[in-house]
Amino acid sequence: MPTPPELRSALLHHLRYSAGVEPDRASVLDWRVALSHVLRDRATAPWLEAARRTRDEGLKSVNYLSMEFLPGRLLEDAAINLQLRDAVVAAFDDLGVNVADVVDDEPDPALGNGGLGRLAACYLESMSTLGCPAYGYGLRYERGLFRQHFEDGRQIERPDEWLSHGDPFSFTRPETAYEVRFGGELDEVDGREVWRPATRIIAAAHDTPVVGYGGRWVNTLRLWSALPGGDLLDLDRFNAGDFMGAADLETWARTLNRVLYPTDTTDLGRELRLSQEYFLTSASVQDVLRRFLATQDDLRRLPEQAAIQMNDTHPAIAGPELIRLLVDDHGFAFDGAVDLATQVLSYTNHTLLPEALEMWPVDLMRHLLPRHLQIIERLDRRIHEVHGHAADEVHLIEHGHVRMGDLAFATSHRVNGVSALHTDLVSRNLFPHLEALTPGRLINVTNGITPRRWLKLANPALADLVTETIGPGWESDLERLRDLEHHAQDPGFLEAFGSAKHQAKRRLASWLADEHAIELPLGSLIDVQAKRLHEYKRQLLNILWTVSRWQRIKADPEADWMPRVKIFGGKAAPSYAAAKDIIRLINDVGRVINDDPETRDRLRVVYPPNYNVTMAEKLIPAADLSEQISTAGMEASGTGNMKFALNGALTIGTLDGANVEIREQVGAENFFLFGLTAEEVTARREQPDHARTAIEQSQALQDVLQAVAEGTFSPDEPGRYGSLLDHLWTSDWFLVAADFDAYNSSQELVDRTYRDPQRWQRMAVLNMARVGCFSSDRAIGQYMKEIWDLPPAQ
Ligand code: F55
Repeated sequence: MPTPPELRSALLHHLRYSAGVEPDRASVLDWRVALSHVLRDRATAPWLEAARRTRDEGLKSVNYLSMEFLPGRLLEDAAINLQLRDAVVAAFDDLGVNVADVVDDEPDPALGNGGLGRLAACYLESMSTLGCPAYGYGLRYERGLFRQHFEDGRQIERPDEWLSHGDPFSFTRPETAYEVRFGGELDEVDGREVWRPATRIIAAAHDTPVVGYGGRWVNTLRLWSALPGGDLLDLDRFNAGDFMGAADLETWARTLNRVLYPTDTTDLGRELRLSQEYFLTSASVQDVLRRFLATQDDLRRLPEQAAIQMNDTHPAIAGPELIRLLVDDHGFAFDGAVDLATQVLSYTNHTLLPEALEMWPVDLMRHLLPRHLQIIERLDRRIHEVHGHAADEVHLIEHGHVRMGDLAFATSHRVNGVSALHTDLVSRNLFPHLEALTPGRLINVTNGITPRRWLKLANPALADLVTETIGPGWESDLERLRDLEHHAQDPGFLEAFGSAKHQAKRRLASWLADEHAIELPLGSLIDVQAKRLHEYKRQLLNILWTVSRWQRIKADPEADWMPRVKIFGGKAAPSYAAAKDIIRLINDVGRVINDDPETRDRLRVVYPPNYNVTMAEKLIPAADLSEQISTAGMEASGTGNMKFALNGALTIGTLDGANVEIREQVGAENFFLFGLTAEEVTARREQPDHARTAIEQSQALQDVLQAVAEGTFSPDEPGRYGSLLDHLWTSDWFLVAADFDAYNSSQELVDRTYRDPQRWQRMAVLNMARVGCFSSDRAIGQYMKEIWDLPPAQ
């Protein structure tokens, strides 16, 4: 373990030789470059050693294919996992450099939209912590998810230039490169299919070390980018003076990893999106085969060496791609290739929303990936040959579209949902026919989160209190938090717990003041809803309730109202008009309420722009109340719900996704439940005019809707929320009206409970003590055993 003086000289070395400056002229960026190199150096020995052991001992490895990774800032996490955080702080102190500034200088790589990308990052970190050999495969988007600003309360999107100052923690590997082909024709030569592609693009690797807790094992996050140059520049056209046209192909190639699609729902009918998915998948599958063939020659043994996990259907072309490589390049018969591919592949489903289930037009598939379409058609025929009439309802291709979920299911030996409820709904509603053909293929693995980032890094005061109280070790054995239950009655401990929460609130308050000139009243109940903006997540229910609370305070200003701060965080897809309306409403309501002298000491709305992993690390530790209020049956799991509970917030929530299991774990008495169940939601939607009926039954909701309709929050444009209101009255698919009164009653119980701080803290401690099973270490342990066929610890 290096001492602070050793780290200090390592920092000075890299400042000079990697950043190329002297200390007296060094900028914050220069120090960050130096720190990146120092930490990367420390990660490199265990990284190379992990790779060597994997090769020499023939260890099976996991290949996690995901279009999205949301790792958060890398440096502090790496320092914690290498057990160097304190030494780094001491070394910078010694150098007279403010370490917080250096850490804050790091961009937050926003290579994902939300939960799915963040889950991939938690899982990679857990695989490293558990010593499970793994590669995360993704795309190195030049621009991540847009940066969000508000103008007049409206969301404005700006490009995210996360690479503008380089990427000093990663290694670029131009020699780890593969050709990815697109388009063209199929020919039959000697009874074999030959694909003559129209375009060939080179994918090159960029590797980031992923350090496990304790620094004993390091895996790789390998992100692909299209290599410009070479054959891509049409020299004939260039020499003929057509400089722009000569670069057409190069431009197209670079577009492949230029931007992350900022949508977390709609099936993007876009050629570019399918090209991106294939680019990721082909390069990754080729890399898996190359690594295997480097040490072995019999590809029939691939399942002993490699598991490929498809994170949703975005990489679902992996099945046809692996089959194609086995048949066309390695001489396999079709059936043998399918069996082999199926043993290697598995698929995680993250959604039931019909608009998020990928379906690619057959014509597009033929145009871009003719050989793959042919393989998919043959797979479809084979299912019917093997299963006969039992497969009558199964169609990989239907209505001129390839159904990627069905394809992923059919080419996987395991498929999993991400919470108990979700898996049950997947089985009943999404893949009932496929599941009947292959019973046991579909299993549940409830999501999890890494306690290193989501407690130790994000909430140092609480993490230290936990260590003082139950000793170290919880970081890699989160069930140990259960020992906190013994302290839940101890007034001294409860006070310390309360003061850790207060410290997190002060940190949040000073960040909000410095960065956004927002004041956070510290004595208030901090109530947070932070996640993507989506109608099913019902930020609308939350803000309409906030209006109702405001109206009631104004109607009875002398009453003893418990002060609340309603904090929102989240981005809407740029094309999602309804979600953008809700953002604007939150900001409009906030402006009016926060300016009201009669209520501002008891109710505030705070919506800092550009929610990302870094902001989550500030909001979550400071929360008293976690809003998990999706329409039941619509949130596959949620993972924010787990992060809040782990940080001692109580949940107000519906019986949806992992909320169900969280409530089971923490005890119904320590969870604020409200709302229709998934079954009731389905039944209610069938009732004619259910929306109007529900509104007419709630005076409180009518008062709120009237205020919005009258332009109370948009006086310059009273009709601004016309379409939002119209939807609520006439259809209300997300059942905001149906759940409004129940939500209100539950919020009133929240207030009454919060009035007794000891009681609240006791409940919060019990929440924290009982959510150890939501560690991503537990989840990855299950994937290793039940999906990847890997031994527990290597
Ligand atoms: C991104 C792109 C497309 Cl095309 C479709 C979906 C997404 C996406 O971001 N999905 C997503 O984040 N899903 C979430 O996955 C989480 C991890 O399993 C769940 O906790 C959450 O419920 C689910 O909505």
